[in-house]
Amino acid sequence: MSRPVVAITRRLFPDSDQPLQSRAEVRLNPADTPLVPARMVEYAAGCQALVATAGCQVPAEVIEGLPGLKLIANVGVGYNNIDVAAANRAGVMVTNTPDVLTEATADMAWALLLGAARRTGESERWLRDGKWNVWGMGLWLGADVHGATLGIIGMGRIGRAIARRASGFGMQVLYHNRRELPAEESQGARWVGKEELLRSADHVVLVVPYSPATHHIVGAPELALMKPTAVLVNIGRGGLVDDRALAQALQEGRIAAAGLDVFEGEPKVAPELLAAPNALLTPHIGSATSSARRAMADLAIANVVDWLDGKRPRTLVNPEVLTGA
Ligand code: 8YV
Repeated sequence: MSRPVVAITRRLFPDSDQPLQSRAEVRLNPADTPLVPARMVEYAAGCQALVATAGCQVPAEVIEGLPGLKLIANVGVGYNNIDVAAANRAGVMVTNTPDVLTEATADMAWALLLGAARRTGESERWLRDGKWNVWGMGLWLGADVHGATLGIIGMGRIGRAIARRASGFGMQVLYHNRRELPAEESQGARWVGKEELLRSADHVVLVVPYSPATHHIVGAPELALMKPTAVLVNIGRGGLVDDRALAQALQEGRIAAAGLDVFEGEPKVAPELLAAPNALLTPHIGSATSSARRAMADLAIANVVDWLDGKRPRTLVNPEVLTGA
């Protein structure tokens, strides 16, 4: 009997495919660039499992173009790159990589918050440009993070890990989520409505998944509610923030600064944001520590192994495909 075919659609780690080798025929794309949908269908023709990553789109066109497909294993906790509704229609399982990147991503949210509040990017550029001639009392004044009120929109695993760190900074934490969490899960944070959070928080962190319902949850009207001294951090997904409205708010000093790891239409970044000195910008590196990325690749492959071994993949996001519900 022929072995199942697993297509790894872009480079992971050199030995990532090792657990698959005794179980499947592995098709390995050594390139680091994600395949566009038409190329992906050609590349993965005849495969039963597909390994994808963020930035690697798996739309209906790909799912429908691969009739034998049974499983899509995403390397990433977010999976808005995959058309899950199309996967459900085709009876294809989708898996993601939760937990293993929670702490690394929460650390990065703090790097962005502290960096944007204390103007590390701007002042470093100025220093490297040879402009530091004399120390001054008024040089590069920023906003306090310690003792401030932090607003977290999205209290999932990463939101809660961000909240935990806030207690070390003596901060009060407000959060907004679809549902209020039980006290033992909320890390001492208080649930408030989104508008109240935007008005009351000294700094705001966005960490919700992207979906049509969360598109531009922060745009011009929301930015207008924030304090002029506030920092906005987006560690969730591009598209949660209206990047052009944010650039305008930054330029007009309507909020103090932003720390952004994700962008609408990335890897392209709105020129208005690139031109905003008070935006600290990083290229979607929230989970980019050696150990987190290794664990993400391993977990994605472990899901494929589970399926090859006839088990339920351990981090399945659409269990409804198993029951046909
Ligand atoms: C990853 C992420 O870097 O997990 C996610 O959803 O956004 C990041 O941690 C990315 O997904 C890599 O595929």
